[in-house]
Amino acid sequence: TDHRLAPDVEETAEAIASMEIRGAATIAAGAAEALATQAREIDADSPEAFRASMRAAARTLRETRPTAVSLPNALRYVLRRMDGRSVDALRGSVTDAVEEFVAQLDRAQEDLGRVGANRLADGDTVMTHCHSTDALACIEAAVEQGKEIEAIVKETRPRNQGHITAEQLREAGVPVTLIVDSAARRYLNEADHVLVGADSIAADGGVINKIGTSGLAVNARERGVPIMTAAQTIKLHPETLTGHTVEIETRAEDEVIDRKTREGIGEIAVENPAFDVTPPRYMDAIVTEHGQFPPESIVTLMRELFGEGAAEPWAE
Ligand code: RUB
Repeated sequence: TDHRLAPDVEETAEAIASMEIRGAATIAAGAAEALATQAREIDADSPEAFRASMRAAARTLRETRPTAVSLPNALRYVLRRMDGRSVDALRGSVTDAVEEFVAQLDRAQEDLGRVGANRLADGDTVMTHCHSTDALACIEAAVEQGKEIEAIVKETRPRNQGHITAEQLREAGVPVTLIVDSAARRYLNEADHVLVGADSIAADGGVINKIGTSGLAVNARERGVPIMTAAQTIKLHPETLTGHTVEIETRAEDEVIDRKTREGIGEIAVENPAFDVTPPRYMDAIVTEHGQFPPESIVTLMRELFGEGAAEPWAE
């Protein structure tokens, strides 16, 4: 069936797919806000037509990127609160739910920041990978507590999200050293912590985050440097409770080599997985807004928050 989508839904979906909107928490907020726009802008002549158009918008947003579970979790949060007997009432329930969702996201990140900051001591050096707003919240909270923190920032090929991390840490008053990814093990000698974010956390405590996180974690363990993941509970992947695996996105080869280089090299395979899984035994702690957990016990929190799975609210 053909449901009209507000232009903002298509634009947001495109921006998520092209990574203009990126990072699990930012994707969740962007998708929720697109649902609010859909609710405000779409004329529907019946409550059922309104509901159907909201489900269609959610499916379009859902299909953009597969790995960050914060995206379907955000859509689920909003659609499960869609309620009312008139189009106006339904519309109001959606916009209220989005407002509540975004406020909760911000609050969770702030609370998580304070929990994570407790693991950082005055004078510590932290190594980062990719760009995670949850991870940055921990460093920023530590700085606000008056601790002096320095950072070693991995550039994070192929998309160089480390540049965003470097800029934001500099703005927070943190002295930054940018390194290429391959230099990580050498610079672990100078790091007191490794701090990363997550796109999804599996029920077994596996951390799904930017490609390269698992290698960094193994190296950190070998060097005796503790590694933590900062991940608000919207990153917990409910379907892994029943044995589903998390889909790892693969992206286009032109992120890795440009067309001219490709032509010079000739017929070779290029692969570009965007994420990897760090096994729980290589992660020291998962920091959430509910406190910090050893990865192996995250399943308890997951059961508490998500319980048993239910049908997806965007199904046709
Ligand atoms: C981003 C990434 C981030 C997590 C967490 O990948 O792996 O570490 O999404 O970010 P990409 P946040 O750049 O491919 O989206 O803490 O901001 O949710």
